[in-house]
Amino acid sequence: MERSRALFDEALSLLPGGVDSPVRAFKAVGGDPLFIARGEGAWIEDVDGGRYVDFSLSWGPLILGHAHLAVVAALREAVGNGTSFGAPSPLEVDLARRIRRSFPSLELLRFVNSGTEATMSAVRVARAFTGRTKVVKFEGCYHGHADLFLVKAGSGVATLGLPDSPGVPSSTAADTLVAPFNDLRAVERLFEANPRSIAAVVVEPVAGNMGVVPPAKGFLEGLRSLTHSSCALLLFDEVMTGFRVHPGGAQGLTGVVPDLTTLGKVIGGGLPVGAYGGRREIMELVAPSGPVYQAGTLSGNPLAMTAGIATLEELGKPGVWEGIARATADLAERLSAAARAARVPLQVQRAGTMLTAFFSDAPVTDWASAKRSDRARFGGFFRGLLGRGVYWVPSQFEAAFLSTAHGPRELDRAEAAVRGALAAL
Ligand code: KE4
Repeated sequence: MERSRALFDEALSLLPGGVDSPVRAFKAVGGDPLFIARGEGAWIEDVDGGRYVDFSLSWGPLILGHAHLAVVAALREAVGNGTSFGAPSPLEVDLARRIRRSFPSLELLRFVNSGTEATMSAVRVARAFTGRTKVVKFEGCYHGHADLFLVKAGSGVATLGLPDSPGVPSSTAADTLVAPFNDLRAVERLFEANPRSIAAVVVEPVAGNMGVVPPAKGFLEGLRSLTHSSCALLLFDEVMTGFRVHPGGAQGLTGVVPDLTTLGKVIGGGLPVGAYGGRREIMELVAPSGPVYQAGTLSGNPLAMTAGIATLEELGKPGVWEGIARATADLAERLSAAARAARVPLQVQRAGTMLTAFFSDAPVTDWASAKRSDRARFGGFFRGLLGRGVYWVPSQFEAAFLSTAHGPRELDRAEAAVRGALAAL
């Protein structure tokens, strides 16, 4: 690990915490982060030559695994045509058409460069459309780092123990109302207490940023009817769940159709991308067709579009997505069996091609129950896996992901590592 260590020392002198995103620093699991040199299929290799089966997959985007031949070939051809035009290109039309085929509720959509940009822009247009300012979000859900969302967010902020990040004006936080995930009554109370002032309810329809927590029966349906009756908008943040919990996202899985949706990760195949979209009458407010301003130098850039097109092309082939879901179910079962054998309380919660192993003796249904997980044990589990050639996600409050490249060899390696890591706890 000496090269990683040396690089981390230098990175600490250049980057806050030595990383470009907090959760990568391994603070939630202990030890120093590995510096990754390359990835291929389900495997990554660190700068010291260590090889690992990767279940982070860059936090979800790499649903075809690392350096998929079709994605690399498409990028090789595209990059020769130029990296950015700052002008319309046929590629963004192609990708938008493909996305709308999988997400018909996105009658109009706009590409941006990250999930954060997508969610902050979607809230802006929701506020413009309704003429209201308040937004409801859920404890443990994360929607990127825009000020309005850093109020009891999940994911990195929760792991860092900063429920309200410094630097977020209290006036901004005041417009964000927070309810427990899966608690419809709490949302009803928020609407009762804030009549005609809530613009939107923003939700991860299957939570992933406190770990994988599916919606309780009737929860999303309840949010749908509550927002309808209150003339507020329902915004599904599907940056993670899009193409992960179902080929049509959580809205495809549940049949609950939001007014607005945000996407990211998979649709860029590992390149920087986000998108927001929804009902035509709402999205027509976005400049230049309407007055709601939002812009981006590299929005819809040819390389991200190319990687996204190649990814969705492969993913859309018959049986491909289902194969990843089957492998994920297989891994979930092997995790549960290993925990039973080791007499370690483990809640394995899965949705499609993503899953979380909670070190808890009870199912996790919201942030309060997620927080009761044994984080120290999770840290030992993560380090035990790493030492056995498996790179899990370095936080209890994250989802792990599989790809088309996770085959029997990778699952066997993972199972052996899990059994060894659990036994060593
Ligand atoms: P980005 O700005 O990181 O592209 O997307 C923000 C975002 C928005 N919505 C959801 C549901 C998300 O999961 C995310 C980002 N997810 C985290 C990990 N769960 C990204 C990893 C990181 O922060 O380094």
